[in-house]
Amino acid sequence: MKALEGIKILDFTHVQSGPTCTQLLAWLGADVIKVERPGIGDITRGQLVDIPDVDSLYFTMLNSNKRSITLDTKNETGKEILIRLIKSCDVLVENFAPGALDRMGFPWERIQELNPRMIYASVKGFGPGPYEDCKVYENVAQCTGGAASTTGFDDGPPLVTGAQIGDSGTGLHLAFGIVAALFQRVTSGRGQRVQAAMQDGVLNLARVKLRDQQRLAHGPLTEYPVNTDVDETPRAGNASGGGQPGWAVRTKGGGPNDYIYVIIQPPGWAYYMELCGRPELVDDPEWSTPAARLPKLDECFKIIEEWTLTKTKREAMDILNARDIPCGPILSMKEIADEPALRNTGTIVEVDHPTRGKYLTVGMPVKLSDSEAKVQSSPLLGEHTEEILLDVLGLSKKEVNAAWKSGALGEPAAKAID
Ligand code: CAO
Repeated sequence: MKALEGIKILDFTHVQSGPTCTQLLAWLGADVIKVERPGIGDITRGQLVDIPDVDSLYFTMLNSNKRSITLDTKNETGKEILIRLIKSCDVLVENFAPGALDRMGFPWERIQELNPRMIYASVKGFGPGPYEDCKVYENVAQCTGGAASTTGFDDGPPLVTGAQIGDSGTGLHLAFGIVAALFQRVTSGRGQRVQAAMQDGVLNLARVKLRDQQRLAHGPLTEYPVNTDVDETPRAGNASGGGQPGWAVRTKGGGPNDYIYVIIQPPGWAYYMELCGRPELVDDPEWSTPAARLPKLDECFKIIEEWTLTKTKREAMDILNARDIPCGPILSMKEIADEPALRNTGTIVEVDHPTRGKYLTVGMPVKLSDSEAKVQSSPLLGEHTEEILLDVLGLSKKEVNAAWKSGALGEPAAKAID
């Protein structure tokens, strides 16, 4: 028995933010029914294609464990089928451009009327306000949610990060809202509207930078090794910006990822200085306390880097970890793909796809002891259309054939089943 077994999700998501959410719910055991436009499907099936005529990794890595039905929801028979799906499912998740579901004829009020227990969950770029009607992609959210202005070096431009905090981050927030709404429904008996704006999701993840913005009113942020005599939270390179200073220092090898991120907790200073051959700095009042070191963090990390340059990043990590010093090598995606520990825990999984063959994906990042997430292949476009109509909606074969004839399920318009 899985955590969300028995829960049916009507999945109207596409691209990344929504699919991240419904994939997580599928791994938790929900039956995720992905509704796709006949003949086209989720646009990402055909984006960033690496193998001709095969669903892209973009799609396969975000849609595992789901079922796919093709349905034209603007066709009259398609609308009737959609109504039956709404009545049969527990959650509807969508991340269309603002107003798209309303234009289809299914505003929240109608959905509630059709199924008062329905949880209707949406991702949009912005919440109510001047930008609520805007279409939004990942980097727009990173820029408007405060992440880009605080990422990068202080003498360079704002930067976006490779972690998809706008898309996948908001999908994660939405999944959390859906699970809470499902829990509340147990006692209330009612569904509810769950909305996650990408700007809000990014800001939630960048909240420490809003903390710093307010601290600026009381003086410079001394833990950042950049000029903080400014009135906006600055970009501070690789500085941790937290209570414990940190920096990415170079290691042996000289490659683009031969770096280790090191943190100087107060008890670690003495060990660092022994390793670096500078024992005289352990008790020197100019260096021995966190407050004394703050104005010269650059110099502290330069001293540490002289030592790390004599070790590979893995050697440095082993030596520092043996003394409980928090640190971490900068790992490339190539290294992560080969990391045995991540394979062992199911965080990196090899999946077999019917037309692609084997590929790697990221599995469930949260481990539940009683609800194991087994990653299965993503569905082919419309792979489960008939199965869903017959088993979930209880349509007769005659009704399914009529639906094919109407064009609601796509081409061939007159496909018949026995
Ligand atoms: N049958 C018939 N029509 C369908 C359908 C189906 N099964 N599925 C989708 N459609 C229609 C929609 O109704 C919509 O039509 P209208 O414009 O006539 O209302 C149309 O397909 C396309 O929807 P869209 O506007 O959402 O798609 P887009 O490619 O133009 O925009 C995106 C994409 C992501 C910018 C936009 O959906 C958006 O802003 N979403 C909210 C924010 C979000 O999630 N962004 C993250 C995306 S991941 O980087």
